[in-house]
Amino acid sequence: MSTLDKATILALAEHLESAELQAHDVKKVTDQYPDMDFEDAYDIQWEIRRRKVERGDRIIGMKMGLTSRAKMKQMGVETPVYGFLADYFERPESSEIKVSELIHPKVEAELAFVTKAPLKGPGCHVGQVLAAIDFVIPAVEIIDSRYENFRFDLISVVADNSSSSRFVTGSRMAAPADLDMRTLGVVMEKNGAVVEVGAGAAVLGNPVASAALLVNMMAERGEELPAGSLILTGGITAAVQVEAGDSVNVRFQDLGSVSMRFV
Ligand code: OOG
Ligand code: MG
Repeated sequence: MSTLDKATILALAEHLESAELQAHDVKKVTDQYPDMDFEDAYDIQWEIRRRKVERGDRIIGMKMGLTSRAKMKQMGVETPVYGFLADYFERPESSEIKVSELIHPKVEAELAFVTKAPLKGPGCHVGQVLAAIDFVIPAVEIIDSRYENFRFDLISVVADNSSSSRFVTGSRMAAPADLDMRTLGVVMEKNGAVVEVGAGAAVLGNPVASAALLVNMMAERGEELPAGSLILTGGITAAVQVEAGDSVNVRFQDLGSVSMRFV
């Protein structure tokens, strides 16, 4: 059930996308539209996606968010959400990330998949996801909520493309059969000090389950995930705030490390 008319969806999509592109914060959309629901929120997110595609950006994959207890607790919300990844979100490994293009970025350690077959729900299961994974790579997502003080409710964050902003992937890849993604450990260091540690099981028991949930959630809108998609499965630990001058290095068991510097 949606509550907003088409004109309002279009206006809110423009409003939130401008906040992203101009790196300024805005009030939560639910402050103005307290009755809006998930369908409205995903309508706004898909409209932002349409605007980018129309402008020539490519959609290269999807991200799941709020899939770990640590993240749910940190943000005070309990349901996983998805967002899309545009090509210009990507930054090379070991590069400098400009905080002037962002509002209040935070980093998250995530396992990522690249798929070799399309995935379509409903009823997509873990086995189908495993069969469709070409390889697993380590990733760091840089999230940047467009909302004031990085505070939001679930509906507002979905409309804001689930805080998608930047991401970096590592270059060491592995076949899913060669990893135990549940016990795979990650250690996040900021400026040389360990700030978060975790293991893959923090993400819905197994990051593969997060990808299956993504496919089934997309199916609710009749959408599928094409082959060659990048899937960020969600932060394993709580997100860590960064500012200009910080360097971040995340070590992934069996998958090398991913680092970047904020300038
Ligand atoms: C929402 C996005 C969360 C994750 O990996 O959990 C997310 C947010 O916390 O801003 O990307
Ligand atoms: Mg994330």
